[in-house]
Amino acid sequence: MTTAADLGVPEVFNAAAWFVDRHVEEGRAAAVAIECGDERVTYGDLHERVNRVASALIARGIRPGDRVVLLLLDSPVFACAFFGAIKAGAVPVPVNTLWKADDYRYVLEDSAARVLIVSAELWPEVERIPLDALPAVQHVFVAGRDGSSRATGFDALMAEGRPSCAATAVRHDAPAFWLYSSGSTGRPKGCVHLQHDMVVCAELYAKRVLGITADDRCFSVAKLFFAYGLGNALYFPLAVGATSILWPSSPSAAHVIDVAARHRPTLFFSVPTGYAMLLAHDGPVDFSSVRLAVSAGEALPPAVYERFRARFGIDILDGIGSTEALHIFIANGPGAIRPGSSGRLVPGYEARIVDDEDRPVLDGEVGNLWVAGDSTCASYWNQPEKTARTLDGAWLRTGDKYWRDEDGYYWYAGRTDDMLKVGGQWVSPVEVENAVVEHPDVLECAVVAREDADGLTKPAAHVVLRPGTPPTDALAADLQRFVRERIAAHKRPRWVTFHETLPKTATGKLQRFRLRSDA
Ligand code: 3UK
Repeated sequence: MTTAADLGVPEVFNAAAWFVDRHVEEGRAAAVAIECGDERVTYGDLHERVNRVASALIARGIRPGDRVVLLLLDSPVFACAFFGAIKAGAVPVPVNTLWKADDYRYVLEDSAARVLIVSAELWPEVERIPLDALPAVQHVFVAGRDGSSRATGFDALMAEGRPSCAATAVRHDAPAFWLYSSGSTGRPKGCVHLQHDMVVCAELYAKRVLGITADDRCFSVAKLFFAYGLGNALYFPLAVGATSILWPSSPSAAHVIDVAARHRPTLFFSVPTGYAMLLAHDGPVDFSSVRLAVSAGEALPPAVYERFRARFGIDILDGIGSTEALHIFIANGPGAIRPGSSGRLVPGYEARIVDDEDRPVLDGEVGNLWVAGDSTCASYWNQPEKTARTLDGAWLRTGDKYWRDEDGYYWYAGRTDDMLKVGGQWVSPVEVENAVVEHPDVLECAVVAREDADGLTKPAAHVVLRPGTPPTDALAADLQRFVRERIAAHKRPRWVTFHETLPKTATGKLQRFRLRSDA
């Protein structure tokens, strides 16, 4: 495992100094850090704004370790608030902008945040939070409009600050930011990430796998509140002095196509559903500027990879990451792609696949994936039992089933709780889904366990058809025949149901559990 120290991170290390100040010190103040619509933010501008936020927070009495909840759309304000808080030694906590007031109340309470910074567009949901019942929240700022009796304008906060500000001296293994990770059950858990974690991901994955340089232009369909988007569109480009393309609106295919045509990204990041939506979109798409595309969040079906490659001539590099690990730790690399696999270990990380007694399994056998790396979170805030169940020294139990082939490629086989046992044998829903999605009439598919008349578990397929394809019994039968021709007979779906959409989390992850008959 490569440690932050191996990468040259010193004992005393504030991440904001490395990701922001360093560029100004090294003469890159005039380079563009962020493009957002018609706005251009240079590294010099970013440095000054981060200083203003940091000094204003310190002047208002914010102390090292205090939490600052960010409820922000993707925009330069996000970058300034995130690194401004870190520079002051405080701990930004970006939260999902699609959540509801009750979720925000939970996070504000759980984190005991002293500061809340909100985009004007998201203010109506904040109005529903009983802030009076949250005495820890002492400072509320609203970005994108003037202040009011309930909130100070973010511009006013920056005006309170000073254009220069020294980074608060903190240790490299001090908390830097938290990200809430939602499980299939229970409230989300705050993953406590350290000052050096972003450096580790930028060095090991963005630089060494993607080969990111200052000439790159990063565009992420996944938003910044998601650990995946935070790397893609914030600390990856800022690690090397590259440009981030941010845009605040929703990730519809039409928006993505428009932003790509206008801003000409070289590195494009999305989730499998995003790629499927682009392929289903009629009309011209200009991706000629893109040198590499990345997919994560869930397994990329080989059929989507092949169609995208055939249509745009661009390789999609699938890789697995998690909020706990911060970013991608197993990945396909340029020129080393096995469609359908998550790729090989990112050098610097270690992995183990073990059985339920924690004994290593042989190559080719499915087991539980553990990963070790110096970017993994230190703990779940205030959750000692969940921390102990998930983190074991340097090791993180991912909750994923994987197998490894003899060439070291890792193949996703579902979540711990998604795997099906059929006739005593494991069936990976992903393998069945990939087979169904190869059918030309299919856009997306989710396979879940259903009990047959004998009470035995069998796979059921929930299918979204391509626009304009009528859902008929004949097509359902054809899909079953199609799958049977491709994979072992016991894996074939015994039922095929058609849907307009599939249930997904706010970050685009398929929620198979919601399709189960017992759900
Ligand atoms: C699943 C994948 C198969 C897997 C993430 C890149 O997704 C991210 O973080 P989350 O905490 O979810 C983690 C879980 O999602 N998963 C992610 N990628 C893949 N399954 N193939 C993949 N390529 O179950 C994992 O445990 O939301 C992704 C970077 C940072 C991230 N946080």
